[in-house]
Amino acid sequence: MTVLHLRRIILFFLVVCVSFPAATFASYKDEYKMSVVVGAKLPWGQGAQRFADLVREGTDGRINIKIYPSSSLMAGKQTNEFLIHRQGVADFCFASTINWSTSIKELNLFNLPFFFPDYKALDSVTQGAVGADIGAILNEKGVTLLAWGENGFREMSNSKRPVANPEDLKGLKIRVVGTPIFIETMKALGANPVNMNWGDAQVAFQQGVVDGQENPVVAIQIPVKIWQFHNHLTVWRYVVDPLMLTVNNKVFATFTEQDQEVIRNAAKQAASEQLQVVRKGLVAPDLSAYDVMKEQGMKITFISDQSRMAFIEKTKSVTAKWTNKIGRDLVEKAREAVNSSGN
Ligand code: X2X
Repeated sequence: MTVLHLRRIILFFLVVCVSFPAATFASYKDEYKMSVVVGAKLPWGQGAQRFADLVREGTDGRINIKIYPSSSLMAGKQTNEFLIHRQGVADFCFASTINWSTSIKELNLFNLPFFFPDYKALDSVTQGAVGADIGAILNEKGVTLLAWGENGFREMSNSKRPVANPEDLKGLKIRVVGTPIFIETMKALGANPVNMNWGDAQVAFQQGVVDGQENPVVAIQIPVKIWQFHNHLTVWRYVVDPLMLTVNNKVFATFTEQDQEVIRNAAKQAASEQLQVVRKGLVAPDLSAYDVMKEQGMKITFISDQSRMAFIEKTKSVTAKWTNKIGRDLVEKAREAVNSSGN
């Protein structure tokens, strides 16, 4: 190689570096903000902290993520989370599909009443082609999906009576998140839905402002000791609530490739650990989560297959309307995945 060649090569690299400055540590912020809707003591909040710890370790402290729990980055209004994430107020999120479904219509797939019968069905969707489609939709909107965690199947608790059939729900005041499909589903079932942020909900339970609520058992109901307020639980798996661990695209692009890899791996590990925690004790033969509730005096109703059919029948119009809004193709693709998952 001649000196001239060498000069040219050096010049070429100089030009490339100046025109396309690679991410360098120097541009890193001192702190990255991560939004979580619930408190730090719940498995969801702990999963976010685990992710932050793994990233800090894996990057030798170069990337320092601070958790902002209890919807604190959006002043309590949990359905605004996607908007503040896209704007870059939150660099990272560990977020429920429910809270983002007002901004991203496709995420209502997980809110379709009685669509997912079990974990196999859910996994076939999140881990398969539909999960990848959702990743692409988020990416177009400015956010990278790093991993799926879980809040869980949402079961209903109330202070009035056992609910085994749609008729039993009649007139019960049920707190739901402020997303239209939840209000419509509860109305279709004859209940009286009240929308409320999670931050206000627990006081409302305590004061008896509402008769009931719906949330996952291990992820939410046991940690908040729901039996203090409600003595009836209905296990009906009416909707599921996956969690998405995400990063704002513009922020992600500022990290070196090596650090991006650390972040991806940390997300997968933290989300998968969190998912395993919240699934424990909910499926026979291990029903220990329900035993915890029974020991606290709760009466548990597992709905029968026949009753599930009755609930599906009652919510048919909601499913039809929202299938159109979500997009028929995506819903059909998900239904195929559910059907071929062994159900
Ligand atoms: O508000 C709820 O019910 C919660 C905590 O489960 C969600 O953020 C969806």
